[in-house]
Amino acid sequence: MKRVLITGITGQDGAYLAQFLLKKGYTVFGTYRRQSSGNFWRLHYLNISDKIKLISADILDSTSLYRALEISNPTEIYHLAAQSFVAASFDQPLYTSDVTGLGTVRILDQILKFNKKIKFYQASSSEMFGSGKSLVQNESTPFMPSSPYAISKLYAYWQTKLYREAYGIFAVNGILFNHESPLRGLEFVTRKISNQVAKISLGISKKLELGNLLAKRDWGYAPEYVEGIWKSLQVKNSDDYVMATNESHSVKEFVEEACKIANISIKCLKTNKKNLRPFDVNHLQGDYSKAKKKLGWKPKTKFTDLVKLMVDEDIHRWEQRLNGKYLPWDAGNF
Ligand code: NDP
Ligand code: GDR
Repeated sequence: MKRVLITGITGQDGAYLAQFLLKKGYTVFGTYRRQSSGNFWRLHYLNISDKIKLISADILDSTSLYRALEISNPTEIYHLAAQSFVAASFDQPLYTSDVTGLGTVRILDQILKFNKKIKFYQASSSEMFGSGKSLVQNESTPFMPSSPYAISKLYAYWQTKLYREAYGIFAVNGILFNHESPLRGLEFVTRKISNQVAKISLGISKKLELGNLLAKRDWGYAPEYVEGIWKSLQVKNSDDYVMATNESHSVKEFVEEACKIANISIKCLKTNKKNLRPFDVNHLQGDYSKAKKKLGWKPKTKFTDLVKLMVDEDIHRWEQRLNGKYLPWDAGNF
């Protein structure tokens, strides 16, 4: 049976990827970092927490990473752990560089020492295109990172390529555009909207406060992206792939669609300067033709369906909560 190691298994993608790989028959090991309160709600939500072998490891601690390799002895590593919130990277630039940038080298270096045959996946980001001029971005588009997060991801991207070319490691960069789901963290804009709109529709809250409404993003559905992530390690040669929907919508459009679905007035929408970033990326739209051609991957869920499934799920959760039910979930404990 194939053994796999996922870093960041407690995050959105880690949880969906673990579920996907378990269905494929893999033995799944996942790293989590020790916190004062555990963060396993996504694994509980997907009902897979007892099927995964958890290993305590921190991306800042190389020794713990080597130990994770010894325990899991994997054929594939999916490196998803990161300080992944762009806004926080402006407040914590050094920490973000350390975890999101240097962290990738820490793992690649342990792979060199432990077993060069392990296949490695790096979760690179469309944020690396940042404020570049191209309206649609693909694997050849020049990078113009516009945040400490994006610069850290770009550093990790180049290191991944270097380990591939210099040491012959099967190392893949997935250039992932935004992908969302009901398991998305509450601070990201789509989930912030779906959660707040759900609360407003049930009379628990009155307003939705956001920052830049004009920013446009290419939003896909996360479970489809983890399949693409897996596919990119199943081909003969390692390469880099954009995964996206090739459609772009503004934050305002997301709010309008969410309000329509929840049947509430758009007047709940307010802006607050505290949600603005020192520098923002205005427009991202990804051309995924290479992934389609080489991996047979393409996105299925359309923008309006994505908004609907997120809003519907958050309404459902709040309704259950109002009925006194316990459920694995990140919002109920506020
Ligand atoms: P999340 O923020 O949901 O998950 C991040 C994971 O990294 C969590 O498991 C978190 O643990 C873990 N982590 C953070 N810091 C450390 C650390 N120091 N040591 C060990 N683990 C740590 O991100 P997503 O699942 O959305 O994204 C997965 C990856 O893909 C990330 O690298 C992200 O940057 C990248 N990406 C995501 C995109 C998206 O749209 N979702 C698009 C492009 C790239 P904990 O639960 O303890 O916080
Ligand atoms: P992003 O996601 O920065 O694209 O990074 P996020 O949802 O945080 O922001 C998207 C856009 O929405 C604007 N925005 C707001 N954002 C947040 N979080 N909160 C608000 O109140 C708000 N109001 C407007 C932002 O300014 C931005 O323009 C995500 C992460 O998953 C990264 O890890 C990943 O690499 C990229 O997607 C691709």
